[in-house]
Amino acid sequence: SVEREHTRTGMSKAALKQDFLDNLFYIQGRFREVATPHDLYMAAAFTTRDRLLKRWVKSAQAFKTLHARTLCYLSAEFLLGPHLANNLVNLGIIETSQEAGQELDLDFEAILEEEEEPGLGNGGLGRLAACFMDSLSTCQIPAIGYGIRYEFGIFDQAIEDGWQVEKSDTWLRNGNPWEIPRPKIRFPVLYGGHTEQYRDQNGEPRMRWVPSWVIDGVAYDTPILGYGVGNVNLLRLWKAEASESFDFQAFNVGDYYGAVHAKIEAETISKVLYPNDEPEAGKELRLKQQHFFVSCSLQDMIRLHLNTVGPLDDFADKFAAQLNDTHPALAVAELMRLLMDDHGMTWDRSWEMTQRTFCYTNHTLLPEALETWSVTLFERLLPRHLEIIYEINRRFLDEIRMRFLGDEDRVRRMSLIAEDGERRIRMAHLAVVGSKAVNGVAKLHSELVKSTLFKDFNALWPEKFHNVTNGVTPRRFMVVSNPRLARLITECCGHDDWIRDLDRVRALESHAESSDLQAQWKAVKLAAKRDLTEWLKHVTGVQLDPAAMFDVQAKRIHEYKRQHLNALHIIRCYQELKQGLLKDPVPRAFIFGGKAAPAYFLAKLIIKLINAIAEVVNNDPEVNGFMRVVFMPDFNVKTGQRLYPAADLSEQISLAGKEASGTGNMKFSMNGALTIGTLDGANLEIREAVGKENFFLFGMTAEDVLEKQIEGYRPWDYYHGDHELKADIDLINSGLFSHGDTKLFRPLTDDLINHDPFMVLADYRAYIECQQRVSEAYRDQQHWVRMSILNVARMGYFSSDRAIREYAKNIWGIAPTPIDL
Ligand code: 26Q
Repeated sequence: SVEREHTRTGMSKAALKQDFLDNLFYIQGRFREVATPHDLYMAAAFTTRDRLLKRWVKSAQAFKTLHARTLCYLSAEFLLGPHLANNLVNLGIIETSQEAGQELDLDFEAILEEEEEPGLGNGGLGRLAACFMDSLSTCQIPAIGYGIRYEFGIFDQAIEDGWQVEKSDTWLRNGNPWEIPRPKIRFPVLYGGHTEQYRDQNGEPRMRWVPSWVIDGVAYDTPILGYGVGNVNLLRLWKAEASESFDFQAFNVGDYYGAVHAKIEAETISKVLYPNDEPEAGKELRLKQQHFFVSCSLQDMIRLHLNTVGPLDDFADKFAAQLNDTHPALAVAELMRLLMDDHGMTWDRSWEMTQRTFCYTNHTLLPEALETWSVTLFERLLPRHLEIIYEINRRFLDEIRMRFLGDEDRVRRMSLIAEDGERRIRMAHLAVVGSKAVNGVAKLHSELVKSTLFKDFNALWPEKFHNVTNGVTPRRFMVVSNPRLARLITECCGHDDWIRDLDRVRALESHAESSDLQAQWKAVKLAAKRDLTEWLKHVTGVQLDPAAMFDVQAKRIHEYKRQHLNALHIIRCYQELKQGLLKDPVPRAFIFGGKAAPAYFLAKLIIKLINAIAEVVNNDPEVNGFMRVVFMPDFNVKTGQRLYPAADLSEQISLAGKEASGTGNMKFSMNGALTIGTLDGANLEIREAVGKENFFLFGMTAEDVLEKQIEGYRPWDYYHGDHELKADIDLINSGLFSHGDTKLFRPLTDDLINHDPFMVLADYRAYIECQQRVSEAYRDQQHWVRMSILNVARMGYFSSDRAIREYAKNIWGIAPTPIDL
């Protein structure tokens, strides 16, 4: 009936209340008095979903009839974070929902807190994919995100006795109201076996892949709504299942146990996210995962194309496919295979279409993080792909030989196959050769991509290389996570259009001197710090002082990110307080968050060190009025949202040239934290944007680093040349932080003194001096607040909407398709 329709889609408080109670009853089978917090969350989620679905169907219909050019974002990771609050913001009903909740006597915050986040990513790269999904919808670009529906996302981190302990993530345990299973959207994925040549009806020679194993990928769809628009895009994640037709051959001959076992084997493929942010040698399952989601996604795209547009010839006009790093780079070979072997196209036409379809984003220069796969493993798992890659390589290298006569060294460097030692496939080279555009993720990074990693490719195809500096979504990282600040900005600007057009926060600039705004700004920050303080006390037992400077470093734990440099500064502060050298110290709370890859020993030891320092500092009454240290467990999207609003100082201290972009740097600055940072990744551009005088810069440049490496870096000289540095490292080895154990941290300190691959010691002195400038600046609260306002006012460029508009215009050639509300 009409009444029913209204209840399920209406935006009024009355409609929301009615739908909530209906969903509580008809979906959860509960009524108000006996509902658990989880029942209430589910009812709220379904009430929100009801309102997404109408927009979703409308979008799908419009895209289909218009044959809209569509962007496919291929990513092994989507670190989405909780959906509920974000969807309410994008629907424009968060405040109405809060009021509706109040009238039903519900604890709105508790309902939001009940949601388990889909942590289907490790860190920056996965979160970038999620920000891009939000911006694609908001910018009204028709898009599909393709990835894996991991049953277990990134592990939950617990801290036990100061050490990281991994607990398995069970995000699906209580059901997922945001996804819709599509059991009929299912594709076979082939593995193993061998290839054969045969002749088709026309007598043409063709290749056939006879696999030894086939599984199915089944689609699970999550709607992604844009902010203030009717556009809903699709996030389609694949779950692996046994293929009836294949595995039940075993069942037919009576091997019931074997058939059921095959089911388990198949489901392993989408079982768990690899928790490393760099490749580990020989991880066969990882290669299986990559092929799995790439193959399903490309088959799906071809099916969609044949259902709507028709002949495959204009596939590349209908779709652009962005490769999020090399994790989906197999797509280059897989699309070739599908076009030639399944759809009868010639090599030349297939190759032309493939090269026109793909674009590739590089996220790292670190050699150890570049993906390669052993030819032997490849041959065993994907024999047809290996043939295709060999053929791509043969043709490509002939081109190089013709362009650069007699330059066999160049041929060796550019080959898709590394021939030194065990032969390996260079996935980055496959991605570059198979794509029409390649981009880095910040200006400096894109320059280094051209001048170092892909130097030879840039000489060959200079027009292929682009920069698109990363961005983050202001919906989640300002409006959802920091509603007080959002309200203040809206009030000060006189509109909330900044939420869709972040450049408009620049209007704050002219009020930066206003003592009225400054007072409110301070109050907003203090309130966020109080919230965080209360929560940290609850989860860690550590009591912070909201009046202290909140100095925060939150990101994956990695040597190149140099959390241990931060730790050395904390030790310096501790020693100076103990020695009574500081007359009037500026109180600080040092806050850390971040996960270490489970097998990354030094990263885990850094976590232990931070917790060990925390234990000493926080229990020393001589200093703990001036400093506290806390390691916040389980840094993820949800806990991150508590952190960004409360930070005064953002630590972005990677060795120059190592952090491709960073995106946490943007989240902090957008929430009014000032940055202490090196000239690395997007820090450079942030500093340019907010003004050099509003950014604490220290350390070597990427050029300095290269020079120092060439002349020979000797950390030992720094250790012996700076008595404070020596005293800080020696204090670690004294056993003070380890109940007398002088050996515990030796792997870390020995590495620093003897190798120090990320030049912590070379940047130590500059960092300490810069931190002193930070403390002095913090004393002048009026000036600090002014800098904080200017940081926010000038961050418009770092919205992921801007990044998506650049991709759409310069790389994909896709125009918006607005869906009316
Ligand atoms: C690869 C093969 C096998 C197993 C794991 C992996 C793997 C998984 C994740 C390799 C790398 C990652 C993640 C990389 C990442 O997050 N990079 C970050 O990307 C951000 C978004 O562009 C940048 O801001 C960061 O600077 C960059 O470190």
